[in-house]
Amino acid sequence: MDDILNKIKEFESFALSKLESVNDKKALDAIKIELLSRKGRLSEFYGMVSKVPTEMRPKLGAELNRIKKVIQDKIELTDKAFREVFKKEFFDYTLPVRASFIGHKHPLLQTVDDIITIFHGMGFEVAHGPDVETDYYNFDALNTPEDHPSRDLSDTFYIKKGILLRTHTSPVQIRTMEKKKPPVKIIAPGRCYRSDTPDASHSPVFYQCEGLYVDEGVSFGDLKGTITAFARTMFGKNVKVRFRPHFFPFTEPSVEYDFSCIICGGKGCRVCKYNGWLEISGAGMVDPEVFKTVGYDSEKYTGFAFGMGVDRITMLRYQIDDIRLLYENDVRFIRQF
Ligand code: 2NM
Repeated sequence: MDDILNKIKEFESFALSKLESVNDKKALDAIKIELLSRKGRLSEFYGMVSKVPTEMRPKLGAELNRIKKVIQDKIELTDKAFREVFKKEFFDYTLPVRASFIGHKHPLLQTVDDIITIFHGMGFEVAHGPDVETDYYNFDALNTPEDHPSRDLSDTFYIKKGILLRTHTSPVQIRTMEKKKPPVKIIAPGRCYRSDTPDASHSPVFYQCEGLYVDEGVSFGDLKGTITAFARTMFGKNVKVRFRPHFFPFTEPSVEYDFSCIICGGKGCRVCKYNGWLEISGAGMVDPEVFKTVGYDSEKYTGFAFGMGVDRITMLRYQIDDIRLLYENDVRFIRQF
């Protein structure tokens, strides 16, 4: 009996030293089979239990169970250590990279770019001016009467007396005409500000792109042709344009212009409120009073000017139904364009 117990002790230290020196998962699996499988070393010892005297059997059995547990625990511990190392060191080079979001231009600025490209093709240059203006450039030079409602504190953001946030980009046209003799052929894109309460179609900050063409012999026909060419390039060759008489202090005659609905083609839908036309903006022949102010000879030169709402055009082309989405800068919205 002592002989067997000694052999078992020997086996235990042999098994533990073997497990101590193992250094990969495959070798560990092989040792596990050698020691613990049904035909393994430990099984052989269990086979001896029935061959020793009855009173010895419990002691031998208990000893074998103890060793079995020691070996199992050591194997489990070693295996766990291997798994940790694997997790840390293994890098799968075949995994696809995680897509990263690359920034892009805001949809409004994409529209500004497209408008610029179209007018550049018709010979217009881009002009810029300050967002903070004087009431002279924003109103007086544009022939706006002293008592005109657009000058009201409730419609215009004043910084202080005589200084305001421009309500349109027309001051850029005035500044350009002051500096340069005709021919002048420019568009003025930029931010404008009006003291409006925000709703689905109003924002206190918005984008405009105004145009101006002054030279000898520029006619209302040129204005119609320019606006129509823009409409067809921007929204497709079947778009129709219509002009309705209107009034602006800075143009005479003045018009508002509409495009046939780009959603339904003019048949009538929710976007055009079932009348087939979309109001775009206003335009007209520059009033001689404006030419007088900038020192142009209105006997020699004529010119047309037009406004264009960049927000409205962006909303139509992407079918956005609330202007506020364009100013909230929620990336979940902006990422879609
Ligand atoms: C509009 C409509 C009609 C306009 C006029 C001028 C200027 F400076 F030449 F007189 N700039 N822009 C104009 C004319 C703007 O927006 C609805």
